Amino acid sequence: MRKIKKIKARQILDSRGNPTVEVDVITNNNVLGRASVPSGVSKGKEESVELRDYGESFLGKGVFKAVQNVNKIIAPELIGKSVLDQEYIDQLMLDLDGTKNKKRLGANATLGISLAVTKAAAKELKLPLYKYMGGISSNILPVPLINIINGGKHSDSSIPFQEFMIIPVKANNFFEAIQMGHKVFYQLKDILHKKGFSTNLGDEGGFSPSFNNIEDVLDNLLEAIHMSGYEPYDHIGLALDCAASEFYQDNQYNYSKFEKVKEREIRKSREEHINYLSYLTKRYPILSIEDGMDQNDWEGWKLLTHEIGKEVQLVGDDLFVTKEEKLSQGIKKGIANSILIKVNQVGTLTETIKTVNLAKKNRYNNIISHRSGETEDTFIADFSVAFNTGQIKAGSINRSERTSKYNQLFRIEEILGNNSYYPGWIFP
Ligand code: 2PG
Ligand code: MG
Repeated sequence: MRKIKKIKARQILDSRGNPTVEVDVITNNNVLGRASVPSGVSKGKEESVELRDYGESFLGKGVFKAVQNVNKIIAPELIGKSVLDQEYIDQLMLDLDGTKNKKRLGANATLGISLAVTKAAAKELKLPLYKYMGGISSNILPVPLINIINGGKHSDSSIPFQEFMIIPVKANNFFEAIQMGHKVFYQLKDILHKKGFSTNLGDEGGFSPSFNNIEDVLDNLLEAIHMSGYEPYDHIGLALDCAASEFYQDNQYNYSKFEKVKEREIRKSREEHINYLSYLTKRYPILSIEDGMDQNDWEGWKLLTHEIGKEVQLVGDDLFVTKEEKLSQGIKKGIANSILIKVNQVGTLTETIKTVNLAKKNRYNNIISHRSGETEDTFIADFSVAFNTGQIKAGSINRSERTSKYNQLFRIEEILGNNSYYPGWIFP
């Protein structure tokens, strides 16, 4: 029998040095499944609740309540249950919590257990994690959306959009795709250095130079792509995460929110903002735009989808918060064409899988994603292969909490050998 003998949670630190939850699930065969929970800073309003203590410890960011909820409330209910019963265990936690957004127990408590149970189950069956979750048909290595410039809430730079990423559109395999990203990243570093810009890094490992407008960023990325010997579109494409909810104010898209130079105030109406995004996609090799519109501006989302949704991957992150219900509303309304999948936005593995399947059924792309606050846990790497999602957003090619995901994908590619498949970019 593969029964849970013990569950123990503790507080650890994430990549920003803030507390987060780690959970150990131990079976009666003394097999250990250990998982830790990431944490975002530009969060969707309808994400499941990340329980924090708001007390004195760690400037109010402690997670002892969530840790206690695991150890004192959830663990006693799960002792003796089989780690192979993932759905049952996840449902049991949902019932125990009893709220819509997991505000009683905390999604950081439920997710820690959910993922630790999966890992324990894989180990019990002596299977690689991706194979346990996905079976023998799991063989697609995801296209990495590699973070290269950080703006918005992820750095002190003055760039209003949160993330600029490069996409190795075509490569023989995942390893080569990362190597291409590495080349462009260091080429950009050289360019920034020569032009006197800072090469300091933001939260996800991309550079955070103080460019004052978006086209400056994109021009420099193009230069780096060319100087690396690559063709834009053919070899390397670009992706943006505007994280537009962060600069949407009074029904306007306020690009100057993050700008240091206040006299350059730029406020755009919904239509102007959409026109600008559309213009950018025509001028630059932008293949994917995440959260182009505010999470509540569904009218805007509809217009944007209508305007460029046939040519550009439009990804709902804050918009869908990895929830089946939100995604199905979006599908009905014809909003966006892809979804960002973040396990901690929803809070259990079972719910995450349901959302991924709903997206697949409706031909929405799934992009498996890290959070800006990460840990050394590599779960999302396995998850992306398990469900053949085809894309992963895991940060830059530096900082161990980001490279750990890529390194795990190298290992998976090695295990799969000739059976591994890197299809490259397949949208539209
Ligand atoms: C995002 C994420 C990850 P955060 O907006 O997509 O890049 O950021 O984790 O801060 O929400
Ligand atoms: Mg996002």
